Amino acid sequence: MDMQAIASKNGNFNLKDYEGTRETFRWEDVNKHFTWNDTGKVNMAYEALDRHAEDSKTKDKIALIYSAPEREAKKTFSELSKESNKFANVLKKYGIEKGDRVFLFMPRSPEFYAAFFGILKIGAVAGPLFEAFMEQAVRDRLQDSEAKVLITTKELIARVPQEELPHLEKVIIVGEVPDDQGNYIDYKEEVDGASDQFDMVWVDLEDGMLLHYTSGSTGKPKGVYHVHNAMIQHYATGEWVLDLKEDDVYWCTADPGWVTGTSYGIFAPWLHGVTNVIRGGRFTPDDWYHTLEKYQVSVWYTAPTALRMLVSHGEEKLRSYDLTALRHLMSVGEPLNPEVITWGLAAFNLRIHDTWWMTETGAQLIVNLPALEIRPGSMGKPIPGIEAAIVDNEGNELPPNQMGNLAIKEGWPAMMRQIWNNPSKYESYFINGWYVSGDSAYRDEDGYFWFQGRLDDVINTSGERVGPFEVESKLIEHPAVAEAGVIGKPHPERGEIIKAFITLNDKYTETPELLEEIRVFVKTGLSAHAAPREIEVKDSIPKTRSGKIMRRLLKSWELGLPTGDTSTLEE
Ligand code: 6R9
Repeated sequence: MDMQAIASKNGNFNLKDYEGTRETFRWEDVNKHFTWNDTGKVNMAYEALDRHAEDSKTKDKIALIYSAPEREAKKTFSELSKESNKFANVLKKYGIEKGDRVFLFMPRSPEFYAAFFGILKIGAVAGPLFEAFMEQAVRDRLQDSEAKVLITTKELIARVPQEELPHLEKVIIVGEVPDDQGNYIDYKEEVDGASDQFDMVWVDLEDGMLLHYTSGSTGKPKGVYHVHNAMIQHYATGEWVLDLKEDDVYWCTADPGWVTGTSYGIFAPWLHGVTNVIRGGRFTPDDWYHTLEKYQVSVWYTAPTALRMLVSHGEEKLRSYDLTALRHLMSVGEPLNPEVITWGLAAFNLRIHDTWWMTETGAQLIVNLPALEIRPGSMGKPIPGIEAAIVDNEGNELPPNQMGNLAIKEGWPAMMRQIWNNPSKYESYFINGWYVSGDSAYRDEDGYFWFQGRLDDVINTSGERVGPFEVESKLIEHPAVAEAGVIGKPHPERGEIIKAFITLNDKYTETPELLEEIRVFVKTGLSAHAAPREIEVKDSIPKTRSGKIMRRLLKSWELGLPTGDTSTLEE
């Protein structure tokens, strides 16, 4: 689509001199904001929380506004700091040490954030899981990470197969403790009895902080490992991209089970000491507008799926709310449709700033900076300190307007440092000094990047990355399913939906009830967002001679596209 560029914002915005800043910028310059200049050691929990709790100007400032249908709570920096100290003391009492993995499997709540910082304060590695995960998804992640402690709730504990998790030493329950004879620790009881003073465990920049599991096109989900050093980039992008100012009320809609919900739902806003809105529960357009209005949100970070839903509900709905506090909008996770940007201009009278990055990259890399003009449909330009390019499969740079692999020169502050337990997988991301993203894109003559699609089979449904292999594996666990091939099918609101092609075992015949049963089987076994919305029964699933499912071919059939090279197709 050819659409007119949207002029840059005037006023207070950062990085007006984009090219100039790129030339002179050094990541080391950001360091001066942090404590390690004096001590040589760091802790994200100090920079994002305790620093503000120690400062008389900010200690009583609201850090967190928690809002859910059944509960509202506000915590100051001082309160959140003390509660996380208490929780760190609880972990200490149970022998948790630097480097241990401590997982969180619970809905967003004030306790989640206190526990999260408690984990960092003791130098342990936090592993947040989506509350939507079912047993297998939970098992895979806790087994692979060899987590020692899990923090969860009565509602979710049934999905934790404790007997299959030999490394799991302690289960801490937030809220009502189940009376099923389990060996549980009561969060409230322990925290109430713990001291609110804790000696922070100071760590090195390269020490582990966070494990986020994410899906690739093959194999089980992989543990993307991030270190404290990421704070440099969280801080910088909080200023340049989120444009955070002292008095802002900021809201990021992402769940902390997703990297956006940690990097930009926890770290960036609190490194800048701004008030952070955390909204639990399910979302509807009224709910979104209501939250924006009620808390006078000024900076909002959300996803194309959410924005498309707002578009489909019309501008009329928006007009019944007072959204005058809103001044800056951003989007991440999927391509941002130019139509949505146009709608945003009319409806909010604001530009929507697309941002591109990944779980593996840890922080934003290619963005629409406030000071740059927006070309609708483009992800924008690399932030200072980041070199991005389009490369061929050997890692050679391609000229403008040529499609290829979107790649980043390796070595930025928030880059993952490992794939947990899988060094060869980690190595496979890098070619010739470039981190190769798996996305295809091109760069225009003016340096704007344009997303074209995924190069692998990873599905992006409502902004969630789903690996087809995981869904296929679950499908064939159902007694009726012989083989399965899973693809992403374009969908106007959700980006893609999951479509499964299956073959049935001999004794079974296709009925709507059976297909529904299979869908529910994936939903309850894996997670709701991984359940196929469409299931089609086939006589056979196309495979290569080496037995790999040809998802590309399934997709071409589905979309009525030419099937391309099928020379490796098995008879
Ligand atoms: C932060 C996050 C990463 C994949 C990425 C790409 C897609 C993310 C995008 C985008 C088009 C954008 N993606 N941002 N596609 N435009 N602005 O989303 O991490 O869940 O790991 O997903 O999402 O395909 O490779 P993650």
